[in-house]
Amino acid sequence: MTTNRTFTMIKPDAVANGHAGKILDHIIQKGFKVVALKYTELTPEKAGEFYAVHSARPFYGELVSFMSSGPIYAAILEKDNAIEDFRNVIGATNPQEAAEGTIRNLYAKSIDANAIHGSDSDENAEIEGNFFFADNERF
Ligand code: 3AN
Repeated sequence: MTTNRTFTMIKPDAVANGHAGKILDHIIQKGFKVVALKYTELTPEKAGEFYAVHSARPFYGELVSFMSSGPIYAAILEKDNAIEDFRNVIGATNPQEAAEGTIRNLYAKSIDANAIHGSDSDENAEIEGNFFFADNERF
């Protein structure tokens, strides 16, 4: 099944480095419609909840503290085949392995501070979008 919505966060490193505008433009130029957008900051509790699925991984503590270290942009994106196409636009988790021209290749420095998040499935896109946006905040 192809999906038409995904969820993204422009992470604290990219916002702090002043890359958020260029990243949003990159996303729009790749054909995604931004149907909900929010500038916000995660508390450590909220970041822990968002990444609960990774709670057994060795990098969980680092991930939670990084994701609550500064403001982010959260957004819901729309495009045919959104999940897969967006994963291709952002590139591999490790920026050193991210293909040329992908967002992580262009803007990320390390595997933990990797500029951007993209949902990995329909189900998670729905859960993650609901985590940040009420029904009346999305198009
Ligand atoms: P992706 O964001 O590409 O779906 P996941 O879901 O495997 O990657 O990991 C979630 C987040 O955890 C990543 N975006 C990254 O910030 C962080 N992460 C993943 N692997 C590592 C690692 N080996 N060391 C530190 N942080 C990691």
